[in-house]
Amino acid sequence: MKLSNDEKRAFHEGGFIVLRGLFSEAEVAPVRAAFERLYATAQTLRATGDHDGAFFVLSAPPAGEVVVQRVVWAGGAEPELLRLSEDPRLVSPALELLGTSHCEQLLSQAHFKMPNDGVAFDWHQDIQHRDKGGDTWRDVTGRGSYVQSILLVDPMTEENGPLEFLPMSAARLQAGGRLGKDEHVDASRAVPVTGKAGDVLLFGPYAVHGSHANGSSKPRRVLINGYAAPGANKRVYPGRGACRELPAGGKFEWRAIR
Ligand SMILES: O=C(O)CCC(=O)C(=O)O
Repeated sequence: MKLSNDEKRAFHEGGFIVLRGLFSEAEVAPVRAAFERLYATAQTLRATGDHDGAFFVLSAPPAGEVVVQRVVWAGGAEPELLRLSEDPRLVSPALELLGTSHCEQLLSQAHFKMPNDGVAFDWHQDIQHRDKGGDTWRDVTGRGSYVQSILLVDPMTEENGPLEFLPMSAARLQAGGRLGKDEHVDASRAVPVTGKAGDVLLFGPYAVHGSHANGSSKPRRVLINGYAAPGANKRVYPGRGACRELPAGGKFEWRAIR
């Protein structure tokens, strides 16, 4: 599959795009089952740490269920998730947007946001998580060198803490415009992204985004796969098999040209 020129323009100039219905319900169902196993495992762990190839970030309330903030490199514990992140429907658009023939998969991350668990994400840009200073990150493509993909595992609605994006100028998105430490963010201009399970959201490292807590009665789970241009990342990420090169084993014929 190839992105249209409009989609590429929307990504580079608007900050994000949504590919509707990329995965069918039959394909999302095993992902959801993997999330359910991870959630059940988290309830037995009760504290943040490595487990079975993944890294669980948890907060344990005095009573009730353990809150799962995120499971880093979730595919380490659930290989089904890693298989999905190799799918050409994800890797091909990521390469096209990166403008490279290969990439390094940095993230395979499970976000849960269960009803009223309070998990929320402040306004941020993903560059804050990729570039930790001291030569940990280099924008080798000059266009961000990173594509984050978000697969909706459940419907994302106005009520369940959808991802929201703040409009930014195309110049700033493309020229590495980082949020200043005390920069004012006008949340009234935020654009929520809603969609069905199987939809995929793609955005770059300078898109400003966040999400509120889930105040609905249903989970809002997403699987995050993050793809970096080769040579951009110098950090070691946690998890069994993290930071792998894709496509693996030369399965891919198609090469992206910027
Ligand atoms: O799951 C969410 O709502 C937040 C996701 C996010 O902030 C990210 O992918 O960088």
